[in-house]
Amino acid sequence: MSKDTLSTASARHPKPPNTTFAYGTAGFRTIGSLLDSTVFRVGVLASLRSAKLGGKTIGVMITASHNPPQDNGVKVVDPLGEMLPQLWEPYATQLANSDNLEDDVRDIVAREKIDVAQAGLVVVGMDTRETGPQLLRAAIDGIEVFGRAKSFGELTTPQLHYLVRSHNDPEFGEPSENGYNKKIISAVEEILRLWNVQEPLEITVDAANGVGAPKLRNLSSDLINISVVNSNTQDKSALNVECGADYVKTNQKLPANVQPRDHQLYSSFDGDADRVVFYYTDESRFQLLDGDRIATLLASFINKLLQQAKVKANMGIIQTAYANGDSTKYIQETLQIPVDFTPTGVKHLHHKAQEYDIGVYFEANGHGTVLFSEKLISELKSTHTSSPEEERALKTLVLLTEVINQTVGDSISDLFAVLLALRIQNKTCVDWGKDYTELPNKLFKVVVKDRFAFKTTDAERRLVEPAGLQAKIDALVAAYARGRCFVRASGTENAVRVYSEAASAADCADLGARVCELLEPY
Ligand code: 16G
Ligand code: ZN
Repeated sequence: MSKDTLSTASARHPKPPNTTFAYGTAGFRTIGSLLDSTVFRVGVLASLRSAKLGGKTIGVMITASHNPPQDNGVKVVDPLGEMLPQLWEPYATQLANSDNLEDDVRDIVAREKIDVAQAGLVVVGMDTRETGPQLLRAAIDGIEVFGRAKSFGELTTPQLHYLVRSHNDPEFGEPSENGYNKKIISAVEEILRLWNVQEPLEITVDAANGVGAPKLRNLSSDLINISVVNSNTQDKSALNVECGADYVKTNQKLPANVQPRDHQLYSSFDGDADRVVFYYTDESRFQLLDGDRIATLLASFINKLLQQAKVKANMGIIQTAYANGDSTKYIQETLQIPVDFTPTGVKHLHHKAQEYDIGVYFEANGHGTVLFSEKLISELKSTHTSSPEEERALKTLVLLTEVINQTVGDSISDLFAVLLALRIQNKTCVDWGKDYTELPNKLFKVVVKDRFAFKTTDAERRLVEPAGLQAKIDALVAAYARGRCFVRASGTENAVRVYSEAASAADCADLGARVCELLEPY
């Protein structure tokens, strides 16, 4: 069968009137029913990206993560499982808003010197949203104008990243969902055997009524015992509602359907299972263990293993402005690990983390992973010693690089990495929560006329525009003990965010509220 031309295929996916689309921090994201033409066009772009890279496999993921059920979104994944390079983001926006698609495609083809005949495979996945199946068909329609599409149906976002990488790099793993499961389970079980752990890893996970629920069920084994709550993917209106990582982190409280036993660890995924947070209760008091805690737990665990293995490696932790000031202090002063700051969004953190042998990056919201350099992995694999303790640490490190998703933050991988770090160090969740105390903090959302008027510098910690505003914030902050506050435009919503922290909860709330007042004229 001959391929449809761009104009024939595109006529099936008309652009809605009076809507502008922008490829933001996490791709396109808006009401799902508005996205058909955009997803079709992203399909076209993904096959152009494949052609540009000589036929490498590219990915398209249809998801709106932790957003409400009626939203949806789409993003493009590059061959090694990384985000679409920022240089290509304007092309995505150009195509999504184009009124003359053929001309705009021709323009991109000419500018990037693309031979469209080179377009190869694009793998596609979606989360569990109602608009997913229709958008998946739109993506396939777009991809098939120039390239080939392979749909994997429902997937977590990190599984899609894994599949893209394994299609291009067979050593990374078998290019199937089963390959993803096998890689994680066998590495987790081997680590448990190395450390002689007999009791299975156990935890209850709130899956946000999203795709993480069915995927977690594929991962049980004799040594893995996970109970899943909020697993109703049939009720499309339940996704992320009163549950999930974003709900728990933002409201600092338990999700629906978790009735905790004191001192027992629980965790929440977000709707596409790329974020995870943990928590427990202590005399019924809720204690959150967020991305900052995950970063410090994993970094100190890996450091200990490096010491046992007698391997030297340079490690860095990457945070964003949202990281609690006390976590940064603990990392620098107690763990003695350098900290870098980048703007919000995985693409920024990921690239910074690649500068280290071991780059640990987590956003406070629970999105993150640990990257091990190829050089270090081969050194770990080729080092052997006669000391059983050193050998065990070496093997554990190598296996950890397989448990932890090297392409992107992954709730499932991060869950196992955390459970292993706790079990092997004989550390309880209460010990973990006591690693450091946290400064009271609060997040505000302020709707302004034009969020793009807010321009930041210094990893979003300071405003350069509107002129004069930062000086006023500085003057307020100076009045509070350990006060810190920043204002940044959201990359996913039409609003600006205000984060405040201070030595006391009252001061933190007061500081945040006063900075919000400063925003009233805007
Ligand atoms: C996106 C980002 C997430 C970030 C969030 C911030 C990716 C894959 N996702 O969801 O990392 O925390 O945006 O949202 O990069 P905001 O700009 O609306 O505050
Ligand atoms: Zn997500």
